[in-house]
Amino acid sequence: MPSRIAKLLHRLFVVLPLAGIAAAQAEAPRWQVNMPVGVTPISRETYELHMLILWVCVVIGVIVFGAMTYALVKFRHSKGAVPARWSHSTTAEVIWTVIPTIIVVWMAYVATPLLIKIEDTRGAELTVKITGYQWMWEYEYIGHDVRFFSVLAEESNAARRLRSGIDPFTVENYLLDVDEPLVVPTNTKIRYLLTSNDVLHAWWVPDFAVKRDAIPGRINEGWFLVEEPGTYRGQCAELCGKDHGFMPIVVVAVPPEQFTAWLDERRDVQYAGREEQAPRLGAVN
Ligand SMILES: [Cu+2]
Repeated sequence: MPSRIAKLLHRLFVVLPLAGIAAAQAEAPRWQVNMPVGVTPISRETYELHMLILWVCVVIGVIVFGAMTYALVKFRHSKGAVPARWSHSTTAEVIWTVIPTIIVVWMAYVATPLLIKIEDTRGAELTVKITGYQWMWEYEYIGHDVRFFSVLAEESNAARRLRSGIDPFTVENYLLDVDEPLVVPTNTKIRYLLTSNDVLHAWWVPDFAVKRDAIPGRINEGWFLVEEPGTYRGQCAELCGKDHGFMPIVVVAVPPEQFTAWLDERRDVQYAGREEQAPRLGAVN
């Protein structure tokens, strides 16, 4: 009997997880456990801080659970262990108060400079106002006369419908693509002002590390600096209603010259009155 239990435990805790890890690695781009390193200086620092704190937690976990397991096994009743009579130890209490306090204060000490850096929007070269709607985003380039809505891409929108007959796996970047992405210049400090027109949303691009709430009647701010040109995807990260899962974020970073050209062109398009495809402010309110 014990050997059957051992076999079952072995399957449950060794074979299954290993098979899961192998499957996960085979599908690495789709399946990820840890946070991404990201593409901004802040995201890299966030990742390093996260890993440092994670390893500290791992060491604490091993020590605490190791001590507990050792005590449970070694001093078990069936082995004739006799419980101690004392109920109070000042020495033990001082130790288990002082050591965790030192660890927590040290964690705050190493994390604070990064938290301050995340909040420091000074010296930004471009400001974008981001407004959340049920269920889309609006981007406005402050001082550049360019604003537009960014909604779920048509292909994803068609495939997501009940009995659409479209296999979502055939749709590229399913639910992670939009009609018009937020275009930003590389190597430029970009400040964003974040608010909402209706309910709570959250603007989150994992590669930029920072996730921030869009709150009606309030303006939150943040910043990012993308070094490499590329397309970075994210999602609304605050449950905001039935289509919460259908308001993705796409940020396209291009070299500054290309960005300036795009901005001029986009402004021309806007003033040529061709923005009708995008939902208008009045219609959403
Ligand atoms: Cu939302």
